Amino acid sequence: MNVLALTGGIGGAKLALGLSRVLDWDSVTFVVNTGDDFEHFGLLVCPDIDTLIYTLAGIQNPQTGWGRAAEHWNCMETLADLGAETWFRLGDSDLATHLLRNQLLRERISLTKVTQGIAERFGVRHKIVPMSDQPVRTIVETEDGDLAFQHYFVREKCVPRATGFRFDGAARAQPSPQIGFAAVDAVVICPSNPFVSIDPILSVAGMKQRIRDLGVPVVAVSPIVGGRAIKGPTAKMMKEMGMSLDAASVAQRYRDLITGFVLDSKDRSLAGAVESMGVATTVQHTVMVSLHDREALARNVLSFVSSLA
Ligand code: FO1
Repeated sequence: MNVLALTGGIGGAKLALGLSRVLDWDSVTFVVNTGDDFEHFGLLVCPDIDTLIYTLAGIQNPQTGWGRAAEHWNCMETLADLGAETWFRLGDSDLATHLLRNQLLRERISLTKVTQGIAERFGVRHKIVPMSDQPVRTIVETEDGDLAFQHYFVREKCVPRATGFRFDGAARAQPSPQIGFAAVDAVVICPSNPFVSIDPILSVAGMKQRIRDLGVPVVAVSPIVGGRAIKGPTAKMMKEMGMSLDAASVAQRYRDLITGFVLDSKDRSLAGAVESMGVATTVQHTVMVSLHDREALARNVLSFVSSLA
């Protein structure tokens, strides 16, 4: 089975790791959100791509989920001494990734090819593909004004009240040519933030329609369990956007795209509500703490997908 997995940052990377371990390297393509990307100290930083590369390479920072394990911070400390901005922390080893990426981009190599090359250098064989080679930037519209995603997320710690989200550049962007829609048997939407991880991917011109046109099972895994987000500001955003705080609201949001939805066992009682939207459900243990959890959920998602095919 050839799977296209849409993923954002840390939450999505957990299931992505599971999928990478239960599927052959050439049976899954990870389409990664680049709406979080931004220029910092003149370097393009691609947090979700790097989180996935480091996770699949087994070198991610286990405490933060982003950046690298056993990191050193000499450059950041020196920047602090020089009075420069330090709200966004780039570790020394992580910086090497950014330097290499930027050198390759300056040689006019596409982000898709650069990403593939960097993943290979880290020993990752799986296809990790940015959603687009054209820049798309997530802007969080807040009561305090518009904020670029990392300014909202890291600098302002998601405190400003969100009133909307937009994805600048999405209408002019095209899906990466490496996505390989022709060979796809199923689409899995990882348990990433629907507003700022999955929506930017789906906002790339033509992406949603191309997924719909595949006519294959499209299954989303709920990022909300028992009325709470596993990670990050998803729950806060749902409240601010006037949605009720449960997994069924996430299914409702994806309703025009998905054919199946994976609920956590805590949310068994929501299965009827989701099924009444015309979306098949399965109830699984979706909270991934161990590597075993990641692999088990990946296997269960894939058998659910097969049952829908
Ligand atoms: N997240 C933080 O909360 N603080 C940081 O200083 C930070 C630095 C950082 C550096 C490189 C990188 O790839 C990711 C980094 N992240 C940091 C994570 C990132 O902001 C978010 O997790 C994603 O954009 C959301 O998916």
